[in-house]
Amino acid sequence: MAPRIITLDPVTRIEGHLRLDVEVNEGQVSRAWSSAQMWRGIELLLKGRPPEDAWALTQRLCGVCTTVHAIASIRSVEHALQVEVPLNAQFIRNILIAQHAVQDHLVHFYHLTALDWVDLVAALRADPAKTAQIAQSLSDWPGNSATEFRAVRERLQGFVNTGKLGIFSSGYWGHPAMKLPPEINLLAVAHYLKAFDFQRKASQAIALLGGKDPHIQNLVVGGVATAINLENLATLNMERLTWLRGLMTEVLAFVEKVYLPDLLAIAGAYMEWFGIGAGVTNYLAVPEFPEDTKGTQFALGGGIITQADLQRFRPIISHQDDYLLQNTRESVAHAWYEGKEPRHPWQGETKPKYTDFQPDKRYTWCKAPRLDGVPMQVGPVAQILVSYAAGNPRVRRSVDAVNAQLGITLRDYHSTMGRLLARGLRTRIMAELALEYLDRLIANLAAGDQTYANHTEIPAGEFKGVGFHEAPRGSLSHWIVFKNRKIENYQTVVPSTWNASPRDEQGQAGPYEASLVGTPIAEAEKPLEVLRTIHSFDPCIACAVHALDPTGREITRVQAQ
Ligand code: NFE
Ligand code: MG
Repeated sequence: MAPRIITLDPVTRIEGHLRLDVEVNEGQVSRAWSSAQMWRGIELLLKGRPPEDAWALTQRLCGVCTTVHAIASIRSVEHALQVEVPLNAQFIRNILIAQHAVQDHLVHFYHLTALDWVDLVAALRADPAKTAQIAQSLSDWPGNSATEFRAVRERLQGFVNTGKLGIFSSGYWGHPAMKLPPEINLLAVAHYLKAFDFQRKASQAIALLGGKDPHIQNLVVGGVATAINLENLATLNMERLTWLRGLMTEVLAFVEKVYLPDLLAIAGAYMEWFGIGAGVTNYLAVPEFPEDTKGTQFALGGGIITQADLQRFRPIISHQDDYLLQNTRESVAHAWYEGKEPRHPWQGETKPKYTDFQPDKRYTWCKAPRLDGVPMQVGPVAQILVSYAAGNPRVRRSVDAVNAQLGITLRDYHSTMGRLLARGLRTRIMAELALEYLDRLIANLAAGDQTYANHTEIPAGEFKGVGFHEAPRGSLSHWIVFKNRKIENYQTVVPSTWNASPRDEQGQAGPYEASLVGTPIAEAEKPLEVLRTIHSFDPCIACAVHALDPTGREITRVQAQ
């Protein structure tokens, strides 16, 4: 059969507007194109504004990764001005970062990707008592009773009986690539519903500390504006911190007793997906969770892995890593912008120039970031692998245990299922770290340190800085140039920009594009397998492009649920 092109537009269960074109040849993908279909231009909106306001504005890049642009932005100004951040502020920021990551990953696993693996309709055939038995063998979570599973099955049956599946109506139910036993399907559907409550608890935790969620309100250049006084009723006090701890403890229990067992059950049923979807095996992660005022000590290290080779691992130990600062470029050769040569973000330009979808020319709003000329995959796999390579004991313990349980090795992480697994392991680490930073914050306050910010006036003169942050989808950087208290240039190089990137001037495909090549397609009309791999990256196109299709056109050839 001649190759045919399948267009998925829009890809759903992601953030933003993504179009994928895949060429299918002999039952598998032979080429792919990733096209971001929206543009918002927030980088341009920042020009001429005060640098100390950028964190609040850039946070509107996205409503999913809500805190991350605030953090990266404030760090870019702090880097430019060489401002230290007091310990209390580092701990408060770290709790926010970690708890946000947990909320984001819970939503991704259950609400954005689980239904690529879990057949909602097949769950109706499950025996609730047997489901409870399986669930109780996996963990002692108190919510796993036969009564609970029966109630969920009845609810689902009622839904199906009406013939109106609502948001679930165009799912690929009964697809030949769905392989879970009915009981595991029911288990996952029940937890899909429960996960809404727990992502809410994580959001509440963020709001308690950050003032609001989405979009925290408590940053200032040089620290935080969160007032904590353990004995004052009007501020964050011991009672509130106890509430915060309670929420974060409940969320950790859900991650350990529900999310991880579910993930392992799904991974165990789809082992072949550890051999599919590798794509770009160059990885980049930046250090995260600064634990001193200068930002030189981090809980999790960064690094670069080239072509899946952990022996050639190159650590990144600070946010001032010279190699990273010197060698980051963005190519627009295949993107809807003016310009040809790749540019360093401090000299970066954002000059929109829409053509049409032209696969050999320009076909996306997403730029193509490259490190030293090569595409990099960013995200949980990158962070887990570099931390493993660097010998981080927490990460090693976690990875070794799960590898033994599933009978896999580190090489299996270069895959679609590897991305889901790494994200799950990362979630537990984040949930634990959030609680640890709360302890350290309270200890530091109890020891008498009441400093929350090094108050910083923006001086006249010209400055440039970069703020790095290891966000839920991977390495994020904000690059700022300001002069006489006004922003001259602002470029954000975002995790989904790295991963959703188009081909560059040398024709090298980006991670989404590369990962799809070789993906088996059982039914061309229902490309479920493409969704599995793309969802494994957790795309966020609003972030990636920070930039509407000017024609407002929608070409829906395949409606992918
Ligand atoms: Ni809008 Fe984001 C994250 C950032 S994009 S979700 O995580 O930065 O990849
Ligand atoms: Mg950008």
